[in-house]
Parts: sequence; structure tokens; C-alpha cells
Amino acid sequence: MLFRSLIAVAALAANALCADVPTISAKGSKFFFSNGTQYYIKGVAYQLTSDDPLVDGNQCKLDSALMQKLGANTIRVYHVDASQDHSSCMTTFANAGIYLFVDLDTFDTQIDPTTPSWNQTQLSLFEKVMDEFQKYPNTAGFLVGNEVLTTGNNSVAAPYVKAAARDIKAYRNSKGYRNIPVGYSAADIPALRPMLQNYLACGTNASEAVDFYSLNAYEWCGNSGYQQSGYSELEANATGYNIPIFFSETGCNKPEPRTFDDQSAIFGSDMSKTWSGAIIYEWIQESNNYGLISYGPSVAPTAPNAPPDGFTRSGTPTPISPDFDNLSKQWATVSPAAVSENAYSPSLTPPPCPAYTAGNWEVNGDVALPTLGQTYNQQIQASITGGSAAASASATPSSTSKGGASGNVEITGMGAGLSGLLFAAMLWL
Ligand SMILES: *[C@@H]1O[C@H](CO)[C@@H](O)[C@H](O)[C@H]1NC(C)=O
Ligand SMILES: *[C@@H]1O[C@H](CO)[C@@H](O)[C@H](O)[C@H]1NC(C)=O
Ligand SMILES: *[C@@H]1O[C@H](CO)[C@@H](O)[C@H](O)[C@H]1NC(C)=O
Ligand SMILES: *[C@@H]1O[C@H](CO)[C@@H](O)[C@H](O)[C@H]1NC(C)=O
Ligand SMILES: *[C@@H]1O[C@H](CO)[C@@H](O)[C@H](O)[C@H]1NC(C)=O
Ligand SMILES: CC(=O)N[C@H]1CO[C@H](CO)[C@@H](O)[C@@H]1O
Repeated sequence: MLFRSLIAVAALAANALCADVPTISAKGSKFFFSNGTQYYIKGVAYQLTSDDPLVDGNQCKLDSALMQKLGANTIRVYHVDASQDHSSCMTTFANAGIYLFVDLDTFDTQIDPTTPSWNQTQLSLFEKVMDEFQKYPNTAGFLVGNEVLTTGNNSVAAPYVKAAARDIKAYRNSKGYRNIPVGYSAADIPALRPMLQNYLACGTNASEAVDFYSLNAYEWCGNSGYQQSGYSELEANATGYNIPIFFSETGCNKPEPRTFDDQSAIFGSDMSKTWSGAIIYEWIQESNNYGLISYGPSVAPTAPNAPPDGFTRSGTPTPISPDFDNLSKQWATVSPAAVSENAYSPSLTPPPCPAYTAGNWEVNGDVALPTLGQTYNQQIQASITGGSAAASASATPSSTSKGGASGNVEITGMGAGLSGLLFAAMLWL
């Protein structure tokens, strides 16, 4: 009896904590709320600390309130600690109408581009993150990797990314979790376009493909345009794509101030029938200078009591002017071409698996995916590349990109931020 009433009390408490918000699923090339309205992502990358920004309920309250003013409905978090309790932050974000895309990998489980592996150790750790975050109705999606491939000649890692999606989707289904979409976040490398996005979606067996694809693209800088930036090519590549696609990072920061003019293209008539929105890199101001807010002026790391890299990572967020307001205005004025789920019956088919092309796409698309634990060696390399020599010159990322920023700006963006933080954390220890 006592036990039963304790359970009842616990259930009540859990209900009070879990906001009742519609969940997200993918249908054809679009995302929908469970109430039938199409979901367009207006997101910000949110990684205040390198290990987990979703454990400090108070901080999440402060940040989510300002994100609502910005007009955001989504955050992306790159690294979490699955063993922590995330209920306070997740409920706070849910109450603010904010959904989460979370990367499943941690620094030691990410797929290595040159000697790729996909094994039980990695899968088990991915599963722990999924176990924790599937509980929350505002978890919109999971990412199996971020920018694993950065050149045409390391495309041999792509089958391992796809195998990770296969296995974590099978796990999701075996546990009876809801169909939370599983996807990949790609670096914007012209040499890999559109092969990588087609490869991850291709094949007749949807259980072996990603549920969505997303791109970290910094092509639109300053006073640019739909054609000039290269977005028209992104659109051409994505037209007819069978699964949702969106910008998992965007927001070139040179020249300043940031105007976010690309948002009117992404959410406008040129792209909003194909793309599901954008995540702006990033919330916190740090040394890479992509922040929308700061928690106070930066100080010299050597100053007494200074935070490791000089940037305060908690407290009351203050908008960076005019960038924050510029983005807020952009988002407030867009009206994407939404359809309702009932009215949408897609007849899209997966793209064909791309053929091996030396330097640009060194994967024989039709070869079977690696099994869990299958080690990368010469034999498997030969099967992936169809027997051709993998080593060959590849186009440099910037050579064909149109914007002021080359395809690898986001690597310095995200990479510099996090590695700076890690380095600082090591000094701190
Ligand atoms: C469905 O839910 C979303 C998110 O809460 C909301 O923006 C939208 O207005 C809702 N649609 C309907 C038809 O209630
Ligand atoms: C699995 O892959 C990870 C990451 O590459 C590696 O560190 C680990 O040693 C591998 N584990 C096994 C059991 O092979
Ligand atoms: C589709 O892929 C899954 C995962 O690899 C596999 O279990 C299933 O048998 C495949 N279905 C068909 C029809 O081949
Ligand atoms: C896709 O993008 C690539 C690289 O930007 C471009 O060369 C190619 O023509 C595009 N494909 C289509 C179908 O537009
Ligand atoms: C792979 O491509 C990169 C960038 O294009 C180049 O620097 C590197 O030398 C290439 N590696 C091999 C093994 O061809
Ligand atoms: C799109 C937008 O709001 N742009 C504004 C960004 O901020 C600068 C400086 O205040 C304004 O001049 C722009 O109009």
C-alpha cells in the first residue's frame, strides 16, 4: 500500500515535471508536430560547457526566457553526460516551446574519419544518451555524428556513419521508443556534394538510412544573395530529396554586424518547400566570436578568479547588439510555405547510391554496410572503394564554394570553440 502510494506520488511528480507538448516526427521530406502542423527549426547551438549544458535548471530558465524573446524554438547540444538528470532543463525548455537536437557521440565515441570504427562500445554509449533523452517530449532528433567527413578522400568513413544510424534506429525500435528522427550533421564540403547526402539516404531499406540530413554551412556572408552565396546550389541539390534537410549550423560572422539575411531565403519561397529551417551557431559568445549573447565581458584568463578561457559561461545572458535583434527581426518576419500533415502525402523515393569517383566520393555506394564491430582494414577498404586505390587528390573545399567563407569555416567555428574550451579546462585541472 505504502509502496503503491509512493509510486503514485512519484508519478504525479513526474507528470508535473514533464510538460505536455506535441512531439516531432518526420514524414517524407518534412518534420511535423504531433498536432499536424509542420515544424520549421529556428534554432541556436547551445553548449555552454564542454561536458553538458542541460544539468543546471536555473541556467536553463535564464537562457530559455531570452531564447523565447529571440523567437527560437530549438536548441542543438553537441555533448551531454547521459548519467546526469536533465529533467529540470528539458521541462523548462519544453514549457518555452523549445525542442532539442542532441548529438549522441561524446569526444571518445565519435567516428574517426581516417580509421573509422563502429563497435559495441560506441553503440552502448550512444544508447545511454538515447535512453536518457527519449523520455522528453521535446527531444526532436538525434545526431550520429558531426562533420566526420571533411574531404572527398576520407569518404570511407561514410559507411560507418550509416551503420551507426542503422544500429541506433534498430535499438530505438527494439525499446519501443517513439520514432524520434536520427540523422547526421555534415560539414559543407563542395567535393562531397551531393554524394554524401545521397549516400546516407540511399537504398531500398529505410532501416539502413538516416531519417534526416543536416548541413553546417557558412556560405552566406554579409551583403550576399540566394545565387551569389551558393544557396541556390544547395537548393538544387536538395530538391526532391526524400527526407528532411536543414542547416544544423549557419551564421557567417564576417563582416560584422551579422544580419542573418540568409534566413529570409531559407524560410522564404526559394527554399522553405525543401528545407526545414536553421540552427544559428551559437548562443554563447566565446573566442570564436559567434555568440548571440554573453554572460559578461571577457577577462584575461590570467586575471584572478578568471574562468579558464576568460569567458563567463553562466549567469544572466545579455544580447550581443545588434546581432541578436537582427536575428530576432529576421525570424519574426519570415513565413515559410508550411503544409499540414493531413494534406501531405509524399511520393518521394530515395536517391540512387552514388558511384565511386576518385578524390570526390571514394565509396562504392551499393556495398553492404559494415557490421557492428567490423574493423577497418585493407580488405574492408577494398570492398568500400570497389578495389580502387583510395589515395588520390581531392578538390580543396574552398575552391568551388561561392561565398566569402569557405566550406571549412564551421570547422574552425565549432572546433576552435570546443577545443579552446577543452584546452582551457585542462589548464584549469
Ligand atoms: C501545434 O503545436 C505547435 C507547437 O506547440 C504550435 O506552434 C502550433 O500552433 C500547433 N498547431 C495546432 C494546429 O494546434
Ligand atoms: C571501439 O571504437 C572506439 C573509438 O574508435 C575505440 O576507442 C575502442 O577501442 C573500440 N572498442 C573496441 C572494443 O574495439
Ligand atoms: C533492412 O535492414 C535491417 C537492418 O539492417 C535488416 O534487419 C532488415 O532485414 C532489412 N530488411 C530487408 C527487407 O532487407
Ligand atoms: C550540387 O552541388 C554541386 C556542388 O556545389 C554542383 O556541382 C552540382 O551541380 C549540384 N547538383 C545539382 C543537381 O544541382
Ligand atoms: C586528402 O585530401 C586532402 C584535402 O584535399 C589533402 O590535403 C590530402 O593530402 C589528401 N590525402 C590523400 C591521402 O590523398
Ligand atoms: C536585418 C537587420 O535587422 N539588419 C540590421 C542589423 O543591425 C544594423 C545595425 O544596427 C542595422 O543597420 C541593420 O538594419
